[in-house]
Amino acid sequence: MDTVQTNQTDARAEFYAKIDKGNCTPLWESLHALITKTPNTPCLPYLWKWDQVSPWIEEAGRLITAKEAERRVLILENPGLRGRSRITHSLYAGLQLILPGEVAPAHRHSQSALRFVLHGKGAYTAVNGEKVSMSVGDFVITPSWTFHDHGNPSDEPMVWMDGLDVPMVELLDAQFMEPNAAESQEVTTSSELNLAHFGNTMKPVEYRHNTKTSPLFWYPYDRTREALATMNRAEDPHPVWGHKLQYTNPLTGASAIPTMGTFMQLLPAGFKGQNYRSTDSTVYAVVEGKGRCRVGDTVLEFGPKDVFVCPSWMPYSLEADDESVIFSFSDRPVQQALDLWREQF
Ligand code: 1HN
Repeated sequence: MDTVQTNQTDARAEFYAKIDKGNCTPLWESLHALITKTPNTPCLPYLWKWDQVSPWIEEAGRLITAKEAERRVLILENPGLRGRSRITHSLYAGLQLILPGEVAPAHRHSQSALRFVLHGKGAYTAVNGEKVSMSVGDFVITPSWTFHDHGNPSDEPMVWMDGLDVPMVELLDAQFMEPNAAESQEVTTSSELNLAHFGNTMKPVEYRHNTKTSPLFWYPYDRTREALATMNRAEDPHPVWGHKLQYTNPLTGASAIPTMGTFMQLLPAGFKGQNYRSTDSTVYAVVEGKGRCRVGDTVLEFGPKDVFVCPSWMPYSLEADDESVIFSFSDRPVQQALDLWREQF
């Protein structure tokens, strides 16, 4: 290096050190790391095998009670995001166990939650005075800032996947949380009534809604499964996603939860999906069937109750050996609301 350049390099280093003391830093040193040509997610493709994690869930059940833990959950941490309690850059997911006779005490928080039942029958979640008894494949909503507690009056353990918008709410520094005075809230109505009110493309005539979250908070699997079976009998599958439905707020047609898009799809036996990518990193939970997801150079072999993740903008395809039914969720509605979402196939 000639002397002029050395002087300039020294002068810059000195300048950076000086402004650093006042919490300033030059953009030109980081511009291209900040604004990349395509998404540069730390999220990696990964699959959690039920056969591997279910003994750990059982062991957690022997080590701590639901009451002591408040929520007895194994967080599914993306291998590219260890230590950050998230499954994608924007989403939290975990597997929650509630044993017969247990109660997980009532609280509320700004974060919205979804429950997707993987194992068991007859545990309930109570939301805003309404109780839902859950079964495998049911999708249940806990809207932002609603009191919720869980209990298991059945005689078998129940495990569900929790999906929350924790990282998004953290990014915005908008989180609040408080316990309920009583461990279990008073339950005034049943989930059958909730389904009667909002689950038939109708609503009670006097009903007024004042949040963006769906007033329907129980989407039972048998109805979703029947709809997909009918589509499979009557229509050709889409070449990328087979037969796919999105859970909606029945009052608006928008996403059932404002921050998280939720979907269920059926892949016919032998289905070989085309390559696809989108900017919403997506979490999949398998209800029925076997197959694989080819994502980047990785092959994720999936079966019932497995959870896997496909990162933003990484091409992937889905294949089914047996007829498969797969739930998924992502931050798609947030990206769409902000004109950021892209997909390509
Ligand atoms: C939460 O409230 C539940 O209510 C589950 O079951 C998981 C993860 C982070 C923050 C709150 C629940 C959670 C959570």
